[in-house]
Amino acid sequence: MKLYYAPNTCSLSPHIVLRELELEFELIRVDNKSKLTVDGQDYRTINPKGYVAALELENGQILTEGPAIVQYLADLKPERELAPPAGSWERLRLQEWLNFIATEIHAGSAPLFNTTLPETTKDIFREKLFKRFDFLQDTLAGRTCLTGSSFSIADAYLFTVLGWCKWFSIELHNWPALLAYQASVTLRPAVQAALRAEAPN
Ligand SMILES: N[C@@H](CCC(=O)N[C@@H](CS)C(=O)NCC(=O)O)C(=O)O
Repeated sequence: MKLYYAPNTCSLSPHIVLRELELEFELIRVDNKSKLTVDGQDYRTINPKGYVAALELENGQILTEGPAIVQYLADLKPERELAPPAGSWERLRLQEWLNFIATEIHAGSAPLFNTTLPETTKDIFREKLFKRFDFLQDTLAGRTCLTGSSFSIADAYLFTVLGWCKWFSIELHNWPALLAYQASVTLRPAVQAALRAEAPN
């Protein structure tokens, strides 16, 4: 399998999951500005949407959209319990989280990367995002993982998007459960390995 990724982006989530599952994979870096892969291919010929992440399977299929990719990966090794079985009620709960993270946190914070937006506009996005953080604070108080006590693909995704707060100068100290959650997920060996692999040389 090949994971097309760009450092510091949402592709960190499937990258963490690949390492958690100890699957064999190749990392292919994409320059999100030029849309060229590290070996000079036009990335849009791989993923016409032009954004990371994309997972290329051995059979040539290309799977895109982070929440779909991490579910595909988790189902390759169900015994590792990064996702409950497809069709179960618990799986729906996990999908509920993945959708929340994708639409409320990932898409909700993406405008804050936009250097052309005025601060007053960004304030509108921040205000909404902070409401979602309040909800996460209540959920994660006294819990180490989103769906209960064991790490899941939703945690790989939430950890990834929470990591962007440092680029937005958002202090997570206002949400101590989020800070504690981030600190505990950072310690996971697979997370450490993914962060090291994506760090500039
Ligand atoms: N809906 C997509 C969004 C992916 C996405 O936002 N990718 C960003 C990085 S976090 C990207 O590559 N942006 C570059 C671009 O849109 O040109 C998913 O969930 O996978």
